[in-house]
Formats: sequence, C-alpha cells, structure tokens
Amino acid sequence: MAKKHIIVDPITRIEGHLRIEAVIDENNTIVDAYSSSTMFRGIETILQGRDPRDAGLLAMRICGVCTGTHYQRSIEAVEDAFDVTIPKNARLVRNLIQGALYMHDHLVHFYHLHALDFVDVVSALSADPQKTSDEAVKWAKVAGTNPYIEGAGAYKEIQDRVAKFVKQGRLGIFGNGYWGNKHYKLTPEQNLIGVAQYLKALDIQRDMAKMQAIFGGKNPHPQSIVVGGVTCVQDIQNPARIALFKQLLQDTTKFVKQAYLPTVYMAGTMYADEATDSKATFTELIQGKGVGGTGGGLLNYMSYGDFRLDDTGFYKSALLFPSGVVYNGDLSKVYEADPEKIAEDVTHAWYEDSKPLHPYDGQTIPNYTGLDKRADGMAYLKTDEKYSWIKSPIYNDTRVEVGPLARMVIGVAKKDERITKYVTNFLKRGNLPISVLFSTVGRTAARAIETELMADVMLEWVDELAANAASGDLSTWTDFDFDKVSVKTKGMGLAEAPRGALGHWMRIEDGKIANYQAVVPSTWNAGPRDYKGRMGAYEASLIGTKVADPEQPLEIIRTIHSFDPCIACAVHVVDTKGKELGVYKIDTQCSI
Ligand code: NFE
Ligand code: MG
Repeated sequence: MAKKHIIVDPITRIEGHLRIEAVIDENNTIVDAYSSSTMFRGIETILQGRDPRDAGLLAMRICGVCTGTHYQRSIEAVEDAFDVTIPKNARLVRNLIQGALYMHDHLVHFYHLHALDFVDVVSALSADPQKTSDEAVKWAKVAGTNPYIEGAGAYKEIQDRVAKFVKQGRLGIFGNGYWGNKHYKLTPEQNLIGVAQYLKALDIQRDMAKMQAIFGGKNPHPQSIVVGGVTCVQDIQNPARIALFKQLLQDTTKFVKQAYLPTVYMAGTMYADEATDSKATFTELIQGKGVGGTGGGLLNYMSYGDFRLDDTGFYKSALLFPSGVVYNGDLSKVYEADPEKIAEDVTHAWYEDSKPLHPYDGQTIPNYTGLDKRADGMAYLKTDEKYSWIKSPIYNDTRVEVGPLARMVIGVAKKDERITKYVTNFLKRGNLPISVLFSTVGRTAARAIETELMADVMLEWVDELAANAASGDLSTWTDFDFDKVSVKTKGMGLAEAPRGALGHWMRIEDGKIANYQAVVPSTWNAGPRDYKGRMGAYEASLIGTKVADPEQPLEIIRTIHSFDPCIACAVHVVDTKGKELGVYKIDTQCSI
C-alpha cells in the first residue's frame, strides 16, 4: 500500500502558525516528518541602528508569552558588552520575575495547551463523582499530598457545568477536539479530574501573572529591568509588596504540588506504555523504528544554564540550572556548552543561502520560494528545497533539543544535587525508570518536575530578598560608562527561557546596534532539516509514532505540543519594506 501524507496546518493551541507534514506507512506509523513555520514577522532587523540600551523593550516584543525573558536576555547582552555586574537585589528580583514566568508558562502549557491531548473532555461526563474523588486521593498520595479539589460534591458541580455546555451544543473552549479517539487512555473519572483542574488553573495562572507584575510593573511585557539593574526600588523597599509576592507564590505552589504533579503521575502512568515502548538506538530512529519512548526524538540535549545564585558576575556565578550538552541520551558523559560552536543554517529555510553562520555574523535576508501546488489541488512543502521560515540552529555540527527536559537531563548528568533530588524523587514516587523521560510523556513530566523545583527555590529567593532589603541594602543599579560603546564592541545574553536555550547577540558600533540576532528555543526545536539533511527536534520526535486514526492525528499534536511550540518567537525577522513575499491558501481540513 502506498504511503500516505498527513498535513496538520495550523497546529492549534500554540503561539503562532506551525505546519507539520508527516508520511505514514501501511501500519499508520510515521516514517517521515517535516516541520514548517508558515509565519513571517520580525524584530532583529528593526533593532539595527538603535541605542543598545533600548533594545530590550523592543526585543521582548518578539513574543507575547516569554516576553520578560527576551527583555532580560537583550539587556544582559548589553551588560556583557559593558562588563556590568548587577547588584544582589537586582539579581534576586530578576530571578523572581523569571521564576514566576516559568511557573506561569509551565502551568498554562500543561493545562491549557497540552492537557486535552491526554484528557477526553466528553468522557468526563460519564464519570462517577464519588469515584472521581477517590481517584484524586489515590494520585495525590503518589505525589505525597492531598488533592487540591476534594469531595464528590466538587466534582459533581464541575461535571454539571460542562454537561450544560454540551447539552446546548456548544463546547466553547473545548470545541474541535478529537473526543472519543482510541488513543485517549484515561478513565471517565480521570478525565473529570483533568477537566476540573483545567478550569481551576485558569484562576491560578492569573495569580502567577500577578507575581510577575509585582516587580515587573506589568505583565506581559514587564518594564522594570534596565541595563545595570532594576527600577522597582519602591517594591524592594516595601515589605508588603514582597509579602504579597510570597503569599501568591505559596498559594500557587499549593496547586502545583496538589494538582499539577498528581495529575502528571496519573497521565504518565496511564500513558506509560508509550513512554517505554521502544529502546531503539539513534540509527534505528532515523530508520523509522522509534527511540526511547514515543516522541523521544533526537536524544541530544543542550542547555546554556540559568538563574544566578551569587553575585560574582553573569558568566561566573553558580547556576540553578547548569549548562551543558548530552549526546544520544548518554547521561554518563556531559560536555560544556561552548558559545563559539553555535551556528544557524538556512539551507531549508526561506532565506538567502549562506554557509552556517555564528549569530554574531548572522543574516536575515528573506527568500520565499513557495509551496508545490499539485494536481490534487493541495499545496505541499517543497521538502527537498526550502520549506520553513524557521532557521536551523546547529550546535557543534549536531542538531539538539532544548527545554525543560534538556535542563533536567543535563542537571542529572552533571550530578547537580538539587536537580538530581527532584528528578529522582519524582521517578521514585511514581516507580518509574529514568528512561521514561526520553519520550513525549517524559518531556511533559520534566516540565512538571521543573515547576515544583522552581516554586520551592523561589521561596528561598523571596526570603533572601526580604532579608537583604531589611539589612539596609537597597542598591538596585550599577553605574557604567556608556561612552565605552563609541568603540566597537559586542555582547551576548545567553541563558534559558521556559522552552529552552535562548541567546541574544549584539554587535555595537558608534554607540548603535550594528547587528542583532536572537536564536530562540522554538527555533532550536522547530527548525527544518539542515545542510546535511538532518532533522530538527520536532521532526525527529515524530518518527516511529503510530497514529490510531489518520483522520484525527492526535498523536502528532500531542508530541509537538510536548515541546510547547512558540512560532512567534522562532521566526522574528521582517521585510521592513512591507514587500509581499508570497501568497498561498491553507486547507486546514486536509488529510490525504
Ligand atoms: Ni515565544 Fe520563548 C520561550 C523564548 S520561544 S515563548 O520559552 O525565548 O521558544
Ligand atoms: Mg533569529
């Protein structure tokens, strides 16, 4: 039987526009896959010629999600150029804003962007509320706690709310799901737990956003970070502001521990067969045999490291998440991440050809070559040529995955005490081997482990900030000599974002930005094939996955969602002359 082509475009419940073309064999197993951003926009180009100190405010408009992270990375690039070390209060405040952003991002991802790939909402209507409550107790116990939502009455109330929606024939936020698909594996009671927490998480995420606004001034797009430090002097001086942050942190941590983690255990256990369904090697993966579990993918992981724990200087401080590189899922060897070894390739991206370039010398010259319109009326990606607006980042001439899973894997490989403790505890409680991490389910579990770790460590930081301010240290800014930029200089802000390794590189000449490049987590993960024809992380993760119903490619969406795609971030160049680069129509229903 001939191979079939599945096109998912757009992938929904993500930021931006992403198209996946997958080829399945006669057993409905994916044997080839292509990831394409169909969106073109931009920031890097408009930063050229501007004052470096303003770059952060513009750079954070790359995205509406990890806004504060781009802001901070851009400012750190300038601080690197000037060799500025920020004061302790500024470091702690930046850590708290970023930490709250991680918690917010991970929670919204798990519940609102990803959960419905595992939770069948319609099935929840046939759940027994008492059994649901008992089931919630069972999974909370695995996580060593009590359920956040308790009692048959609470579950009955939520079930009635959803039933009302369904009876009126309008599923609202739950519309357009693949409800009833054979690859949904939770019981009706487990599905009801998922739905109940989904709705509650809408309130919790608001509080996590508030935490960012306490020190950031607002959210999204905070405005209190400046080159040399922070401007939220009044908030640091006012114990009530710090106490409010701490209260919101404690309230939201409760949900992380008593709802998010138990539910990851529940879903992880019910989908565990997928996490452990293969132990193939990388060579077997690229032959289409699957590796680790479903969705394992490249098995090469990279982290730049992040969250400074002392004030010795940006690239000198001890880190909460260590930097490093692990190849082929081999945790026995870990290599240092060397910024010199980063390059972006555009062989299969809609830009003027060049050899792979280091970001300091990166170019963004669009060259849109269109799609292949065939006799069947459909437009296909020209996969032998250019097929995405996303470039292909390369590290040390290999493709790597970045993100929470990479951070946890590298932390364990580097024998980092705190990360090893959180990962080991998680696996021990759930009676799971470490190999389960190398899968779609594992990627989702790693994000939950990171959220708990982040919540706990932020409680230490907020107390440290309160104690430091109480001791009389109210310093928030380090002075620096701007005239230094009249000479030629350069700087990079290399650290992490919720979705993985994030770098901003800036060349400065005559006090103005001469070149600016951002290489972003979703660029690393969603990039197309490179100049050697090697797959990006999304593409590799789909190989070997079995699709239960090609008309409902739930498994493709589930695995891609596990990376938490942000295409707005991944593509951030624009043709500033507003020239039309090409027009094509997308058939969102296509599955042929
Ligand atoms: Ni637009 Fe982002 C994060 C950055 S991109 S969300 O996290 O940087 O992947
Ligand atoms: Mg870029």
